[in-house]
Amino acid sequence: MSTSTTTSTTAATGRVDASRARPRPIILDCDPGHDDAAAIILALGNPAIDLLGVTTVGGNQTVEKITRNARSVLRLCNREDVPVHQGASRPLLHDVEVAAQIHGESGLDGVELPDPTVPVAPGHAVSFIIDTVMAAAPGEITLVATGPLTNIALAARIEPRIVGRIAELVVMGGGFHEANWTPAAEFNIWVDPEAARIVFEESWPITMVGLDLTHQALATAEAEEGIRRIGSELSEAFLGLMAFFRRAYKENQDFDDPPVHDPCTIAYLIDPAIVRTRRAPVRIETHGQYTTGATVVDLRGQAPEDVHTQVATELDHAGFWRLMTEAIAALS
Ligand code: PIR
Ligand code: CA
Repeated sequence: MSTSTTTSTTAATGRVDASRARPRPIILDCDPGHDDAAAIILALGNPAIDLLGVTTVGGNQTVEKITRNARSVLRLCNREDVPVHQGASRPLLHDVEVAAQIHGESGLDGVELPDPTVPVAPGHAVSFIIDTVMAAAPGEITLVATGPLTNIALAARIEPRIVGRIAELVVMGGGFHEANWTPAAEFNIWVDPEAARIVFEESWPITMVGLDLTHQALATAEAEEGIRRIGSELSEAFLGLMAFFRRAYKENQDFDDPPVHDPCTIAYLIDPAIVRTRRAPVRIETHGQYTTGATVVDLRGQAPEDVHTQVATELDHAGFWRLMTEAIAALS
């Protein structure tokens, strides 16, 4: 699962040589969102990733606000050439539930972001995902999802052939021991558990980057200091976003440093050594008495050979923040 057609391995050392690899083409399905914005920045600022497009989904805020935020972040990065396709405004069965207490009324409170200058791209997010995957060679495209899984579930139902055609699906969501929105559920899975169930029951290779991993991606004072030294408009905007996120996380969840969840998915694709994973079956709870939205991960013993899911377990914190800092510097 961690090998791909787009990374080259040097025969002599057997190690992945990122500098010689062709950049990995990805679509980022997201709901920016402070940490989603960080994921966009990391994807744009690292040469191992080729961000083909951003698709949006209602989650942290309404899809209209989220779509504007995605476009503003691209403007901030001087990359408005990347298309933004708007997606589902609400979950498959449930009402919209936003995370305003964490991300604010705008979805990206804490900084005045520049107005986007490029319109929303024509075509629904789900159509963009399907058309891009079907037009590319088998195994070419990687999907990354950092919001509720509504668009990905719809795409799999409308065009089932995408399931066998992607390289990998990397999901920020869930957790095997950790939860944040209810005692048992992580926000992205909780918002659309039926979509999550559809997605996890398809046979594509899935890497679940859950809270057990992302709660290690803390924006410590040391990590922020490295970014402050860049001294650019982008680094200041990033720190402004982190300052809001820090206050929200302290008030709501009593974290001293905020966990920057979503870019962990991109860090895993850039350098799998930064995100340790373990193969394990994952089931989604859609109707528990207290556990709706839980990701039930079977960590007993060795996973059977045919398991198509793996879960992220351990983060190289310094390595992760090195990538984040380098990306901000590269885009500054
Ligand atoms: C939602 C999020 C983050 C924190 C809380 N408390 C709620 C968003 C992030 O954007 C991330 O994708 C995921 N959902 C973490 O649960
Ligand atoms: Ca998100």
